Amino acid sequence: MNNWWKKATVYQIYPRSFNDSNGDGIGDIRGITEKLDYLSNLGVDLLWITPIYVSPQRDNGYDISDYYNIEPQYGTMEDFEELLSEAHNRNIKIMLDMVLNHTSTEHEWFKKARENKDNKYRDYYFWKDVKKDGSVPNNWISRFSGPAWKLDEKTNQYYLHLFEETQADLNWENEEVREECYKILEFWANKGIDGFRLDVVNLLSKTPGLPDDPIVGPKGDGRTHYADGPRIHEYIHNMNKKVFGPKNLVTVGEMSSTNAAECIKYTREDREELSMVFSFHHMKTDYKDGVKWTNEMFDLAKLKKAQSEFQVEMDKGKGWNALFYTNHDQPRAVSRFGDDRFFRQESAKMLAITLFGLQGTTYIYQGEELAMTNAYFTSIDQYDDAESKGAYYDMLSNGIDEKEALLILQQKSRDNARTPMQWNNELNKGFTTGTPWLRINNDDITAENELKDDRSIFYTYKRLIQYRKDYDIFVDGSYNIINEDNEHLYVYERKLDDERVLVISNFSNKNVEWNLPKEYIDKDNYIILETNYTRKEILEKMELKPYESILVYYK
Ligand code: TEU
Ligand code: CA
Repeated sequence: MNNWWKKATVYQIYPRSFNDSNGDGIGDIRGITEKLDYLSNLGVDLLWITPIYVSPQRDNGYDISDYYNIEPQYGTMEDFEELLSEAHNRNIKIMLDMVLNHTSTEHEWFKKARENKDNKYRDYYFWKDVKKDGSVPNNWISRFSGPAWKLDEKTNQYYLHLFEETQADLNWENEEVREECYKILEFWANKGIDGFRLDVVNLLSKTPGLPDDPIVGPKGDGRTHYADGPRIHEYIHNMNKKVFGPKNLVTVGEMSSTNAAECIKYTREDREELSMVFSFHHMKTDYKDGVKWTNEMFDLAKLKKAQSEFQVEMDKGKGWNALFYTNHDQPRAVSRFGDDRFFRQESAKMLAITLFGLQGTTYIYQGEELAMTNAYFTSIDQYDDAESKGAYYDMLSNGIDEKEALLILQQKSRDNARTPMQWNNELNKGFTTGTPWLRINNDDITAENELKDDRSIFYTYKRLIQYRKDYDIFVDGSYNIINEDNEHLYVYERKLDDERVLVISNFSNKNVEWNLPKEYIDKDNYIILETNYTRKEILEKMELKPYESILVYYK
């Protein structure tokens, strides 16, 4: 039997930027509840809500100081309970984001750990002496720039932080830490939530002793010893046995640099770990030589290769993909893979069709259904994100000039996806009556406009969500890429017995000639489920328009 979530679509909410109910400029939980009818109209099954626990907000909630309470900026526990029951009333499930790799340095555990070397909380984190030559304990690099170690003056030892310096890594080797984490998961499961998105969950297990990374180059940042580490599958399996399984939860793990073979291990049902995983190889197709902070356009050949590999391998190994083209850490999909100036509508629909034809559970990030664009900030002061700021000053100190560095941020910054949701044509696009915490895009894209036009991107998503429920082939069909070498097109088929789905997408702003593969030429029994132009027929020879995309179902 297939699990229900294989046919489901998840909608990701970044609460800070979704909807502000009390005019303080910051989105909140009541703001989400107010928009449940909108989400129910779109037809999504599940909401993934990024962290709403108590937090100093150095990394917008991914730095948790109290796992058992709601951050006051976002509301109260009653607000959350109301959201949960109102969502359930509409048949929408809720998945909370859980960060177990690190806590904020404001967390009670860390505060106690910091007091002296002898208390039990010290071992909840990783501490190391200053090296004899005065340098940091090893060569690991923080994802937010600089060494992954911060000196604690009081005890004259370094603690490990793979992310921002106030996000101290938890020592999962310590059994009490693991028990505490299960308790946290149980607490939220007992509240009646339906699942978890597990933040950087492939990083929980580090090689004992924390040795230097032997790799030279951008990939030698320590991940050899902390990504998919020695005990990771044991840890996740235990979370499953204790919480996910008994509570029948759906889970998705974030797997930043994990390969397909490992992703299969995380998700193959009989291993009892996770329901599905996000992999990120297709998100790195605009990195120059593996480096994110570079001025580089995405490469379609690389995108096709990365996606095809995961489609084929995960199917073969009985794993399950979480499919996405953007999230709160990524630029806006239409700006990155499409053309947000001249073909915004067309290219956004093309991306939607391309993604929704694949095998896996589909994800929509807030505003993607309106084809919101990148922020195009013009000064560093407009940015809020700690990662972006760190990268900016790193670039300057590496001799990149200010103009170029700003251009790279316009392309790559996480704030591109974090500008407030654009609801209507009133003040601040309906996001807040106060001053928004991050600048709102200056364009005329709004949910109000989308809902009025039955040819809009919103309705494309709405239909795509439904097709995935109506046709089993989207879940069960095998995947095969066609004309892999075509430099403008991404074409693939799905097969299930005699049924076929053909997806033809033009990723360029040019007209492109294309010949239908032989075996499709005499197939007359088809429906064009979705297209972003007005094509009525599939022909042997077709001239595809700029960003044209067609989803055809053959029986
Ligand atoms: O992100 C994990 C991660 O690997 C990030 O480095 C992400 O890939 C990066 O921003 C892209 O360059 C997760 C969360 O999604 C992110 O928002 C948090 O900041 C991070 O973990 C730390 O908790
Ligand atoms: Ca608010």
